[in-house]
Amino acid sequence: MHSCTMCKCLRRLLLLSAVAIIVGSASHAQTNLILNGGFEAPISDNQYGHPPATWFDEASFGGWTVEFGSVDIGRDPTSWGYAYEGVQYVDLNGWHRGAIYQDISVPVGGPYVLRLALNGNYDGGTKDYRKARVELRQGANLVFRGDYTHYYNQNLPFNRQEWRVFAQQLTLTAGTYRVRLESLESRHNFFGPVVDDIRLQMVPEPATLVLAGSALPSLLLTLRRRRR
Ligand SMILES: [Ca+2]
Ligand SMILES: [Ca+2]
Repeated sequence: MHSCTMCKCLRRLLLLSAVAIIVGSASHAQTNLILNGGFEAPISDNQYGHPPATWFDEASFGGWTVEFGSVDIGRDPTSWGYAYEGVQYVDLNGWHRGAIYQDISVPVGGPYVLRLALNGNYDGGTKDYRKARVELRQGANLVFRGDYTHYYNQNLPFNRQEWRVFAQQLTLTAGTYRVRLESLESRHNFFGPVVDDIRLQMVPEPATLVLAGSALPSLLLTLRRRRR
């Protein structure tokens, strides 16, 4: 009798910890490790040439630091486009070609997806393409580099160009990383690649998805049943 109660207690404890692990994995998977990846902060006034619209080298804004050159934060509506997410986005050519970075902490090793939406500022300059570079570094090590191009669509107005979404799966170990965005547009000073909604998120593993999708409700049901 006494041992049977022990068994019940132990079983309940195991079930509770299983639920805790599943809930923990699910929340990790949903978290964007990049702060202000949608460039919604600070609120831009679209008055370029100074903050809060244009940020020059070594200045920091909303989690990002300007490494060199300058960048513009645009807020809907701008003369050059509309947001992919929220109402703001970054032109990586402010008054000249720029780069920005931020240091992030990856809490758990595993599969991640680095994703961003790319457009171009075609308010001036050539209406053809804009290129941006995305990098992930761990100390001096280059973990990932992606050069992405947004191509101009002649069938659409210059300020209604479609966003292109790029995604890259990466296997990361826990630690501190530097995310870096750089304009590769050196033909024009003011009109660069435009980025919105950059994300680094853990990929839910198939086992986690199955558990979270089907086993979690049944586990909770089991717990409830046992409590009766
Ligand atoms: Ca945004
Ligand atoms: Ca600009």
